[in-house]
Amino acid sequence: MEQKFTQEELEERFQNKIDKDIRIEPNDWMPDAYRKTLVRQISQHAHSEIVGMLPEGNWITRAPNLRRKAVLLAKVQDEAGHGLYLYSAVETLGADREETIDDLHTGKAKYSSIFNYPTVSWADMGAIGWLVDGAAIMNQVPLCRCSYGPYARAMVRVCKEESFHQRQGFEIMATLANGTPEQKEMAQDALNRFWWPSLMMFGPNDDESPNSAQSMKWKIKRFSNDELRQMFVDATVPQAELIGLTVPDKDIKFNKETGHYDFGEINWDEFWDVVKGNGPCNEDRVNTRRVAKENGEWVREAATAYAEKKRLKVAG
Ligand code: BYC
Repeated sequence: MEQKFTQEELEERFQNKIDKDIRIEPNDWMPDAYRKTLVRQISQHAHSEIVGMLPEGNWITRAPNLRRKAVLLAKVQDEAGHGLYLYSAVETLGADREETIDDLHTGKAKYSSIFNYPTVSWADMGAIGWLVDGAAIMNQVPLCRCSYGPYARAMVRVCKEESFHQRQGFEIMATLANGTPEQKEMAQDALNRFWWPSLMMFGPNDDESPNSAQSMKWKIKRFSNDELRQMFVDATVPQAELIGLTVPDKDIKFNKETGHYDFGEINWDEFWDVVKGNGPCNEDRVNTRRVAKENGEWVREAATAYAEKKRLKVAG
């Protein structure tokens, strides 16, 4: 006999599952707000992967040698794959993929602030791999234990690939930092420009983060924005020292009492300005994606027509 539960009972059973670390799967009952939060976060994450291809894609034709070109090409291609897994994960929540993408193209949807900064030198490819993918891993490894099954499972492969991306970025930086004085200067300049925007990737401070408390209770987030940012600083400062580069923050100092690095205040005005669409490249990034969709229209039409032709042949 089918058992009927009240809304309250359903919510209690749901939270009990989360508390016991039982994964929530697409066909399980879930509160509307949980579904909405996941659609928001996963679609923003997918957009970030896709828009995130642009700053590095900009350097594929200008990579300094064939090896660097092949590696960068593979990395950018990986990001496309991550976007696809994530759009599929959003679909398991009942969201429409095309509508989600349209929200990006009309400026309604957010994506990571970091991708609104320009890539002006080859060293930026090193800085992005090392810092941006490094920050992404710090955030995404805990997402492998997220309460929603399809998101958590997508993250396992994404993290393996990001780990390769981080190493290739660090290797570019280490090579430049140990090269000619001009190369070292180029690496330092890239670190100077990407350091603070990388710290902003983790989102606002915990007391300014409206979504954190609920997302932690639902185990979508396992660590707070500030906890992850601190882990990133602690892991990255010694790496900079190792290759002889200086993190552009005069307040960076190892605190023996806490066992962590203290660091300076983030420019939150800049962060919110970029999130609201006023960063150096916001307009360009969204336009590029919109035009790419328009230019690909004939490919989608041809593929659909071919599929239809094949279907009729089988049926007929
Ligand atoms: N940029 O309450 P909060 C990659 C928004 S790509 C823009 O803390 P939440 C790669 C936030 O959405 C991987 N917006 O939110 C690709 C919220 O606005 P709404 C990128 C930001 O969700 C290519 C509001 O601010 N990673 O690795 O609890 C090449 C308040 O924030 C940002 C992900 O997408 C930001 N930085 O926590 C190389 C990770 N920060 O939606 C590399 C998945 C905050 O309420 N996402 N906002 O209007 C997350 O883990 C979480 O969504 C966040 C924010 C930690 C980012």
